[in-house]
Amino acid sequence: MSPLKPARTARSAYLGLGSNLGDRRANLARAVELIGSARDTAIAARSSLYATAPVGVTDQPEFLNAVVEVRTALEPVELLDACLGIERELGRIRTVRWGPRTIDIDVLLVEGIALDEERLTLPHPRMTERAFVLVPLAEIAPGIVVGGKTAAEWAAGIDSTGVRPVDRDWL
Ligand code: X6L
Ligand code: MG
Ligand code: MG
Repeated sequence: MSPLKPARTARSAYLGLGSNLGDRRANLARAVELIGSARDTAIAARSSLYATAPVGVTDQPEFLNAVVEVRTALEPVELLDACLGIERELGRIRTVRWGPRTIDIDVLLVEGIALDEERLTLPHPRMTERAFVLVPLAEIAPGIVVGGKTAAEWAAGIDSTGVRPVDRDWL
């Protein structure tokens, strides 16, 4: 018999968090706590908290956004399911597309993985267009490469006038 299953190796992944309903900071803090308690997953870094002007649907409350790095042995779709479960746990109700939400947790990047599946595309296909993602990502992972440029390069080249750091120590 083969006594051991091959060990899964942990990788870094980057998650984008946003909230613009209820106690936004509490929602983000609770989300980070739940992410860190997911199976085979630990928080490795977190960005500052940023107040950001809404994009897509602009007529909605201001967001708080952040990016966290996790070390996880979960497969990308398992990580996605963990994030969606936490969104539900925190009372997210999906009504209007791009509308207000208590919490949104997006899988942005998983180290060494590119995929295009029904449920998940990695890297996140629109992350390089969004200052509310790039600015916090560049804070914690300036040298990470996506689409041939580093996060710092992407962040330096985008209009980030709607993105304002509000708290470095928010957990
Ligand atoms: C044209 C068409 C231009 C659509 C932009 C951008 C749509 C972003 C959706 C767009 C477009 C999104 C957040 C947000 C949303 C957030 C801030 C989305 C999904 N989520 N604004 N808008 N932070 N500041 O987390 O990202 S809706
Ligand atoms: Mg999102
Ligand atoms: Mg989402």
